[in-house]
Amino acid sequence: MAARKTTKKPNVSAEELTDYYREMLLIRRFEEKAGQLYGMGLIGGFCHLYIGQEAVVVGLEAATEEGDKRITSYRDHGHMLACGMDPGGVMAELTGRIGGLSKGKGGSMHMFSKEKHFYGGHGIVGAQVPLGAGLAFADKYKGNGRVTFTYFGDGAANQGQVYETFNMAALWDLPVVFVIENNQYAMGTAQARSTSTKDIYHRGEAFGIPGEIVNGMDVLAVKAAGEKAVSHCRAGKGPYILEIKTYRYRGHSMSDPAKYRTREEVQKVREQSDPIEHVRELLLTGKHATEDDLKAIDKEIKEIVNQAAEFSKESPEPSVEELWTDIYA
Ligand SMILES: Cc1ncc(C[n+]2csc(CCOP(=O)(O)OP(=O)(O)O)c2C)c(N)n1
Ligand SMILES: [Mg+2]
Repeated sequence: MAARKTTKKPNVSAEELTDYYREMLLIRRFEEKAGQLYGMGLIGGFCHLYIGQEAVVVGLEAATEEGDKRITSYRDHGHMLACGMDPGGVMAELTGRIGGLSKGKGGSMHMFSKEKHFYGGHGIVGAQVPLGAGLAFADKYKGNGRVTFTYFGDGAANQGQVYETFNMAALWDLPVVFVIENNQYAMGTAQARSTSTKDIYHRGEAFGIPGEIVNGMDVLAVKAAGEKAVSHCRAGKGPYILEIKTYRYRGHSMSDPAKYRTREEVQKVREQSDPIEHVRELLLTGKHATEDDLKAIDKEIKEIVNQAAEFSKESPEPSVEELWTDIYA
């Protein structure tokens, strides 16, 4: 991925930039806290952190309009926070409590929000891709002008169902943005070991779907690409592919010691391309904010995350009767 010094001088307001800083920081601090709670034994099952990838979802959310939909994989906490779902409700779901968004019965990979048009949270690699096309099909049928953002990983991009979906989405001109979050790894397998080509964005060509590469460590570049993709879809021209080059700092999940790469590799990305540091620098060098302003935001975010963590510990576990609710929609 490109280092942050390659960014062009941005044409963006202080307010907008500050919002991106705040939103990305919320995801980062939330995920760090989730990692701590996992270490304390308060979170059971799988827990896949999004640290390092924050600019992808924050940039794309900035390109959405009310009513647009989103669907993603198990690495989903960032997507939920970015579309405005309650941090306390997400954290309490991780700890399996009744105050969680799925009443403590779903956990990290299984949360949904009708209100925020968030359709999960899917543990089967690639399964959300045809589901995302289905959501877009419904919107096309209703003619409501909505677009669905369907996120999946570089590993998922090698799945057969992705190409069956590309075919149908192109055939029916579905309003869907396929977002490949290329974080360079699928569990312990580096992209170069699993994927025949260096880039994936052009894999829609055979179906007539345009695509492009985006620097996923630059929230402004992501937003600009998202706007282009979404206007293509809204104009009725069918699907669009964004391959967003990003990087995950942590292991695949909390149980992965990440021995397949060096500490130096991770450190280099953190030092040269961190997406939050990038916006921090833009704010400071553009004189949009002072160190004190940013400290105040850091404090505010820490407070939100601490409150979410407290709630996730205090909320009771679901009662046995809960086993019989929410079985059928
Ligand atoms: C159908 C299926 N095959 C295998 C797995 C095991 N698995 C879970 S995540 C994963 C890697 C996916 O990598 P990628 O799509 O790049 O997403 P990332 O984890 O990097 O976000 C695999 C193989 C699974 N959950 N589902
Ligand atoms: Mg990956």
